Amino acid sequence: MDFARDVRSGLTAQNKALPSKYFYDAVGSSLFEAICNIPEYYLTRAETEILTAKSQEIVDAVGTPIEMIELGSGSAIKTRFLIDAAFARQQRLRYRPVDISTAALDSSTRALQREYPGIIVDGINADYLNGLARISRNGARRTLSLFLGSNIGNFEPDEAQRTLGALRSVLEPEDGLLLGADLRKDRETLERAYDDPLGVTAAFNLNLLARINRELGGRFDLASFRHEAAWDEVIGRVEMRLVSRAKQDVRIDGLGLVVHFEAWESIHTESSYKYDDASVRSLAESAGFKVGGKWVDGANRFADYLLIAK
Ligand code: AVI
Repeated sequence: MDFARDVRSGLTAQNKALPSKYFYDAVGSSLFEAICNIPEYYLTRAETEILTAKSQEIVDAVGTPIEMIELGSGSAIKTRFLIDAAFARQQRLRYRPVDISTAALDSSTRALQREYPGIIVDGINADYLNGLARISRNGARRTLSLFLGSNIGNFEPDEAQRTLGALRSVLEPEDGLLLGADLRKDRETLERAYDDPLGVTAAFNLNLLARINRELGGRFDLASFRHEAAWDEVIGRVEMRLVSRAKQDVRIDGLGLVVHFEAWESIHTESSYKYDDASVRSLAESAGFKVGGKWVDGANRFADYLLIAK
């Protein structure tokens, strides 16, 4: 299984790291939903503000009738603004969400089918690249693909380019990609967003160790690790880490592995890249898109870019 393989290689590496996609088991997906409602985590509210006001303009800019593909759909709450806008112009809509979380995909599919009689939901339970490999091109209708919520930010720049390139390869020229990108801003705002006073983001981060305990027979004592989030303004990303409070050895029975930690040694668990116009434009160009539109929230914290396939 990928999780076992990736945990072994990540925790035996010189600089310990775990892929952030493993945050999203059932517990982690629920914690992420909670994060989206925390006052300090402005991203979801900022993007909701944009989509509430601009979804019709966005859908009309692509041209209807459309089909929709979404990478990392989660609960698909924000997607509903775009779905509503599509249904204002057409009676049926095929929607193909790709999500790594079975629980989130199942519950959002059921809810959407209940709410929209004209919707056909073809959910794909996979990570992005495997999910995209299961999508065939659709020549008949325009496609509006969605990559919202700053999900792109969790990729290293080369992976971001590869993922958008894979998405581009299932699109036709003139199809659209609505890309939600968190914008670069002051350190205090960014670090509070990723280290909230309620400790929900800390729980979200620590759940990765709890998941290793649950699924791989790990013996991590969660209290002996501390959540940390730091903005690196040179690289332009917030880094999340789990820091060992003491020198310790942790057994992972299912892997037959003992992991040694020095005091204050850390595991890198997530990067969250922040964008600006220049970095979005160069990412878009390198993946075969051009920038066709941009919408920001009132406080200029978050942007949705409409990229058009070339
Ligand atoms: C899912 N992703 C866009 C979130 C982010 O902001 O990078 C994950 C997250 N990590 C901590 N809080 C939220």
